[in-house]
This record gives sequence, C-alpha cells and structure tokens, in this order.
Amino acid sequence: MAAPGGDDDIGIFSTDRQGAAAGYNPGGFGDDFADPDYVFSRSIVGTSFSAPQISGVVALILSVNPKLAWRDVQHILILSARHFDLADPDLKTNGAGFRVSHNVGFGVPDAGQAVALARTWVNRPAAITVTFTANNVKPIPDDALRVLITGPNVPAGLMSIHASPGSGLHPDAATANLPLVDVGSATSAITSNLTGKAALIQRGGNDFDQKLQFAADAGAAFAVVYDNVNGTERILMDIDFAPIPGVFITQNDGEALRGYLQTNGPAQAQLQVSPVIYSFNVTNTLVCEHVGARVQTDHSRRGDLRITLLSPQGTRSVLQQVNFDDSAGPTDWTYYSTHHFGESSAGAWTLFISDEERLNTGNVQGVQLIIDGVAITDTDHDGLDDDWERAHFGAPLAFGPQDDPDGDGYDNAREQLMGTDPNVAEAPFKLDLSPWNEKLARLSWSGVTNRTYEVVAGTNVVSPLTVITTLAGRFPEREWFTPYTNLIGQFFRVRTAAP
Ligand SMILES: [Ca+2]
Ligand SMILES: [Ca+2]
Ligand SMILES: [Ca+2]
Ligand SMILES: [Ca+2]
Repeated sequence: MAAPGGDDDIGIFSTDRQGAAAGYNPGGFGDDFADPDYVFSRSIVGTSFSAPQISGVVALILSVNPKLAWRDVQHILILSARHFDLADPDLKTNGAGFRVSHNVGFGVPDAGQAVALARTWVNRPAAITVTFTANNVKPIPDDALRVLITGPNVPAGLMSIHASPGSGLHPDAATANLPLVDVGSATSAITSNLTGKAALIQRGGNDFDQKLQFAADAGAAFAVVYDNVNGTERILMDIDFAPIPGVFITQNDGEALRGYLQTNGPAQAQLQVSPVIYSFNVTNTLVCEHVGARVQTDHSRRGDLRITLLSPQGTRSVLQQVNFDDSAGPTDWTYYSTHHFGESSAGAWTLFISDEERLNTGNVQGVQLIIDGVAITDTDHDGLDDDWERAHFGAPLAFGPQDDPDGDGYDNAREQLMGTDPNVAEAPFKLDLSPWNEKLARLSWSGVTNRTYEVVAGTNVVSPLTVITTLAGRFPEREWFTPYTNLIGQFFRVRTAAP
C-alpha cells in the first residue's frame, strides 16, 4: 500500500514538538500559521508520515468492524486502493485484475471506501499453505546480463558485451533484436524516430532516467548506456521511473561499439540475461494471497543477484534487484510477494536467479515455493470458485476473473472476494462536487473503465444543460476539475455517453 509522504516542494502537514529547539518548525508560516507554540509543521517529508496514515485507515476499519482478522484488513485495504500515477512504468494488471506496482503496491487506500467495505465484510475463510521444494544444486552463471550485437563483421569483443542493470524496468525476458542507433548523450529531446529501434547513449550531462525518457519519447524500445569515464568501470543506474529498460556498459565497450556503428553502419542489439531457473508445476487450486520464495545459496556477494518469480498468470514479482550489499548470501532467506493476490495458484511457477555483476560467484543450494491462500474447487484454473461461478452464471464456467458482466466496474475476482453479486450492479452512482483549492472545484463520480462520460452543465437546471466535456472512464472513480469562475448558480450532471 502507499500513502502520501510529501515531496521536495510540498511537505506533509503534521503535528510538531513545541519550541524552536525541539520542533521541526522553528518559525511560523505566515499569518495563518502564526501559532506561537509551533505545534505543527508542514515542512517535513518521508515515509514516517505515510505509515501512520495507513495505520489510521486500519483503525477506522476496525472501529466499524472489530471482528476482522488481519487478512480481512489486508483484503479491504487492497480492494479500496487506487492508483494516482498511471504513468508508473512498473504498473501491471495481475491475473485477477488488480493493478499493482513495485513502487506503490496496490496504490493508496480510500478511507471512505475501506470503511464501507468493512461494515458488511464477511470474514474470509481460513487460508492454507502449500509448499514445493527443489534441492538440486545449480551454479549461477556469473556476470550474465549481456548486450548481444549482430551485424556485418562484428568484432569478437562486441558480440556479447557484459552489462550492469539499472533499477526499474529490466530485460527479464530477452528483448527483441533491434537496430541500434547512436544518439550521443541524449541531453535533450531526440529528433530522429527510434520506433522499433534501440538507443546507444553516452553517460554525462543529465540524469539516466531523463536520457531514457528522451529515448522512449523518440520511440526506442530499450537503451544501452555507456560510461564516459573510467575505462572498465560499470555502475548501477538509478532509473526507477524510466519507461523503457536500460543497461550500462563500460566506456571501453561503449566507445568500441560506437566506433563500429560509425564505420560499419547498421547493427542490431538485444538484451539478454542467463539466469538459473527453477520451475514448479502446481496442481493445487488456491486463491493466492501471499506467495513466498525461499532461496538458499552459497554466493559470495548477495548484491550481485536478481531474483524474480513469474506466476502462471504471467505476473512477475521482483523479489530482489542487483544492489550495493556486499554481504554473502542469501544463505537462507524467504522473500514474500503480494503481487499475485487473487490469482489462481494452479499452473507453472518459475523462479529466476541471475548474477549480473562481475566477480563473486556461487550456487543455488535449494529453493522453495510457498503459496498462502484459500483453497477452492477450480477446474478451469481461473481463481474463481467453480461453485460460485455455477451459482451465478450457470454451468459452462464461461466467465473469467477479469470479466465484469454486470458492468459495475468490479470484476468477478473482486466480487468473489467482496461477496457481492456479479450479476447486479449494486454500487450506487455517486456524484460529488467539492472545493479542491482556492481556484478549482473537483467533480468526481463512480467511474467504470471502458465507459465514456459526458459532463453537462448550465446555470438553469430546468433549461437544457450543455455538454462541456467528454471523458474516458476510470475505475473506481473519475475526477474532473473546473475553475470557480462563474460558478454561482452552476449545475453539473454526469451521464454515460452513447457507445
Ligand atoms: Ca558476480
Ligand atoms: Ca473456476
Ligand atoms: Ca461486476
Ligand atoms: Ca456486482
């Protein structure tokens, strides 16, 4: 889950210790905040201010329904959450239709929606745990992230170039083999069209995530960044919010590659990693809650390792990125993910462990897959209880977890967890108009994705109102902002546009 923690420009409004020496706020904030005791601050920032907000929502949830267990509370938080940064490149929809990212989890819970769910919540059935073990020792290929170059007369030293990963998007599955274009150092927007191509970029002049943003804006599918100093050094790039994957190669390799492109013309590049792979074919049918991967290695540096888990539904949990941790291991560690929440457990789960830094090596000694969830009868392996499907839709098990036959925006996976009727749109349409700030009013309503809405407005409710904007729907809520100008006597109505 996520909650606001402020940023560099806007701090969090918080209580503060009194007095200039003890508190964060040693002075007032103008007339409105001229409290002599300085018992508040709006200048501080951090996750310390996010966690109490989630705790507060949990307290509200429990205040209306003290019988909830921790799993019920977690369900309610997930079901009431929404995303605000739809440009988050890591945002994916899992097999049950929940949007989840490694940056903000399931999003920010809506306290009102959470409390409403809690009032009528039926405790989830007991969960069970199923565990699968593989004890076959496998050596982990060292320094296994590569840029593969193909083209006329490629020198042997450039056919397979060792690379370091960045944070953020990663070529866990090999990229396409695409023409590689030298775009210099990408310190400003790239004017050439890179659609269907990859960018070769020199370090320097601006941040890595901005270079990758420029490459992506020009259409590039991925980027190879090379150092501008230090010959054989490689670094880990901080590219958490870059929209395309990027890898980093040395100055020597990069300049040789650039020289080859200049003298030989077009060449192609592909990003590829060689991990150790463990696969588990699961026949148990659970609705997943937590999925764990226990990893035992004798590796001499755990920061070299990237560990990901791919579910049968195609959702990948990144359990560990390559990082700066110089300790040995992991000798015995269990990583847990919630990204498979609501997915069916049945099918092939795949654990990938790759070493993406030179020096330091090791073996996987053993791994375990641990799935926690509610056991159901699920012959079609869709995460929906077959009895629930038949009771609502008849015999053929025709609908899937992400279908929404009643069109209320809640897909079948959500309706099963919430205990609502998947054939009845029971959520009432709610329209709200409220002040947003001194300049804008906010109009919001229960939104359904794949539906279009018209906002109509006018100053006389009995004369025809005119359509002032048409907006794409967004689940669970669509919002629209309008200036306060001429708002006296203004009426708004929102309706579904004809398809
Ligand atoms: Ca290594
Ligand atoms: Ca089923
Ligand atoms: Ca529905
Ligand atoms: Ca429904």
